[in-house]
Amino acid sequence: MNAPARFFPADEPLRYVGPLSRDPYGFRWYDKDQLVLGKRMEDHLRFAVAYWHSFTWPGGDPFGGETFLRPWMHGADEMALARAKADVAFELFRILDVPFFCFHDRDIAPEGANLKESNANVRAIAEIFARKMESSKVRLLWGTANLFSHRRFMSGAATNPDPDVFAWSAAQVKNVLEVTHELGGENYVLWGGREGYETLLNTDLPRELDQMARFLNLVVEHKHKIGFKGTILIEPKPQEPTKHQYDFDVGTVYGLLCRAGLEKEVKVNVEANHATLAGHSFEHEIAMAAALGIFGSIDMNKGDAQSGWDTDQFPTNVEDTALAMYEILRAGGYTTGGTNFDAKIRRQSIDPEDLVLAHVGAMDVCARALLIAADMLEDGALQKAVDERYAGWNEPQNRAMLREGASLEAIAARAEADDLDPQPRSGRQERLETLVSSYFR
Ligand code: XLS
Ligand code: CA
Ligand code: CA
Repeated sequence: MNAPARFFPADEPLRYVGPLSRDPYGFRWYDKDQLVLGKRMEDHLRFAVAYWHSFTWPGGDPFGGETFLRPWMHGADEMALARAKADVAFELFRILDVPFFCFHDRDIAPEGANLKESNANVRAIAEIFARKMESSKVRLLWGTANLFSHRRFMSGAATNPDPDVFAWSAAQVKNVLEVTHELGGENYVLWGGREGYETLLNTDLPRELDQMARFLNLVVEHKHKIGFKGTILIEPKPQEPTKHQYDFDVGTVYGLLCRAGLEKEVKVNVEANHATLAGHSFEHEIAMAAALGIFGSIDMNKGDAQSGWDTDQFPTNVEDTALAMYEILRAGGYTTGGTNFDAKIRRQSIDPEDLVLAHVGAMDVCARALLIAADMLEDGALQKAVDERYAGWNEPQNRAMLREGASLEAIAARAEADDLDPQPRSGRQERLETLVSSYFR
């Protein structure tokens, strides 16, 4: 196919225009060089565009097919289409001036006649990426293998009853992990995909858990073998596509990691809507990951308040995002992680500019939320209220209860001897919620 000279209406990288501007082709809050808590906004947020939703998804839903009719999705020579798609992707990265992108192997290159050819196709496009990354300075936040779309994965990848699928998956992950390493990727993501089950009637659950633990170890061993210094991340999700996914939420993933002996090796990529689907808030999942020492990165896309499935929408709610950003700042910010927009425009948003403006809006929501979160942190009033609530734990006799050597008998004896009579104190939730809203801009 002949790629259009330019797919998007904008050409120059978009710039900060300030909150009062109505120019849709500019950032109202994202000012990448602005210092926030002593660090550039771009380095705080580390935005990434997701290849799959933006360039590979054709706009279908369960009731209807393609709506976008992208030129790079139609033609006989699949590798030529993949190269044209890469041109358009890097055009968007340049317009948005984002520092990162993310991809699955299947997003960037078509399946070949066999496994070997499929892996070679991925390598061929990765070589094109390497050249484009060199000239554009866009970096890879993470790579991942698609181990869920093809029918061979219908019963899972690492947890498949068929060992040949386990082996196939290992070969695919090896290839993408190596490609990610060669492209200087900062992380490698494993999303469970179909690592779960539909019914126990056909499932050997303990065996599948063992397979999964071994697979994770194989990946980590290979990471060290090739000298990949990035972080391996698991992305929790409670259900969809399978009814029961083994990586349900952050807490469940931590349990799996402990069982596999990998809790110091692997971290999590927390997605906003996966948190919602698991019955949690996004900030809960981030805070839980930070508390367990496994916070890595985020997928910044929300669900729909009424639909209970994974709608993968761009973020629009500043207040919710501010609470998430606050937890990220409290956790010390990202190390290798970043803010990936694993988000789809709606299937009626068929104009090229919709893809640009969706990202602009989302980047602004995150930037504004970051500023609010930084104010919350800097002011310290919220932290002070929490510290006051736990102040009793600073007393020596109370600290002693948590130390090794304390016993239930000794604690019980002191509680009786001191005639303890604990008096409940208000949790002051509404007062703190009002305090939070005082930071909104
Ligand atoms: C699907 C997941 C997926 C991962 C990467 O729900 O969000 O897109 O982020 O495989
Ligand atoms: Ca995701
Ligand atoms: Ca998702």
